[in-house]
Amino acid sequence: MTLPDGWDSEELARAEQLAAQIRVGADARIVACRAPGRVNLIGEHTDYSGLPVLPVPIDRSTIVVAAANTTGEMEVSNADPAWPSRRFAMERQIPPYATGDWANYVKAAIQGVIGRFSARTNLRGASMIVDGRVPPAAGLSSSSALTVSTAFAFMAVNQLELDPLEAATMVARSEWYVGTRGGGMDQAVSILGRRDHALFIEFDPLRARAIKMPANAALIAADSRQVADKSGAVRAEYNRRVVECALAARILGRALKLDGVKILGDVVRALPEWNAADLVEQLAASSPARLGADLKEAANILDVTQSQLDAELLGQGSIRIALDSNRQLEVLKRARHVLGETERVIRAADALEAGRLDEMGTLMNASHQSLADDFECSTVKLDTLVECARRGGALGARLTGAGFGGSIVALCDAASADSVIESIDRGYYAKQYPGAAPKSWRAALHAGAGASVIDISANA
Ligand code: NG1
Repeated sequence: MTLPDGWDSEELARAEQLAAQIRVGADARIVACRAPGRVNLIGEHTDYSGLPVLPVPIDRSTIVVAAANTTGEMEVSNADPAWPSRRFAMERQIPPYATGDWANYVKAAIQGVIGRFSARTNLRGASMIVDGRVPPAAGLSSSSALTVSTAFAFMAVNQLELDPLEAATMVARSEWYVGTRGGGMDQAVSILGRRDHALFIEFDPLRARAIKMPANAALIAADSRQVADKSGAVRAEYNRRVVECALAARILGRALKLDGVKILGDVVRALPEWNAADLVEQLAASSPARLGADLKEAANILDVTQSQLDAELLGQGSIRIALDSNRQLEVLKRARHVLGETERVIRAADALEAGRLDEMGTLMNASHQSLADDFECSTVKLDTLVECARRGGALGARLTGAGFGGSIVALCDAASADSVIESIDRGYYAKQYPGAAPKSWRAALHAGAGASVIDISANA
């Protein structure tokens, strides 16, 4: 059998080992899906505003091996015994486990597929084993690697097919189940990514352009080891920023007399000649920089009722966003980051394509500064790591992913990769974790292939 790109002999061996442990249903068919994590080169906190991003799928993946079972339920176990086995019924509305439970990502994916194929009443339950090799809570999108691989394995068991762009949109929306109002970057790059390429992704409608990574470029990811716990405080911070950006968009839309604006991407798409500085100036003239978390002041500016704005921005039921009412919402700073970052992403895609790594690095540095100052999602540890990478010769370095902990990504000339790593080891890990071996905490990463499914039984 010819294997799809991404399945090297090591990954195939992993899948076959898991397949040997799975309880096979009547048709004896076993499938395996691998889906990669990612590093984001630039375009941070822009995706949920419908604005572009430039991530790279990495050569660390999650594999899900699955077979139809006869119980009609989902039976899920994890190769890592730290994550307990789970069993749940397949329903249109699957009740979640406690916040933070790993299997909520599995439930998210299954509920998403069931909802998308609601006309199919005879979906089969599946036994699944998950083997995740994307470091968790490190900003490398282990969560989406799990959600994507689960959704694809479940679809394969039930012989369901989707166009990749539609699948990416579906899985992104499904992941809201865990309570984070993410954009679609992680799922899109995991599904649409290509070996040796970064992916320039645009939204509404979702589309992606692969950009070859220049041969002399090296990417280094380093984990701060500060856990960005997306099921607790970090989730609240993340969702708060989703609301702040949406408020900025609505205020700008009203000031500029644009209809139906919900996110900053709507503003940008309505104005072909837009630029960040003018839009930020317009916003500053139309609203105080900060607004109350009860949304009263915002509702006045927008001339809508407070309850209508509340329902539209915060949502309902289990995925309702809870805002800390003691803190004001930062509208101006957040918009300044997102709009400036969008200009940087567009320039970065051109720079990368033309191999102008110096320019790419400068844009990455500016991105980090903006995330630290205006988006307020960096930390002292991330700032220190970024500094160490630059001191070691990186052309650019920035936090990657949601921030508040997690990893940085550094871009350098391949010849400088060792010196960047050495500088990070000496300046960060040796001080934070004296005596420890930091080998598994930082690495030069390569752009790996996007997600794919194989039929293990056919391979055996
Ligand atoms: P992390 O938390 O690093 O996987 C999150 C979101 C992305 C994007 C980035 C910030 C999810 C699944 N992912 O990434 O969509 O908004 O933050 O750019 O919520």
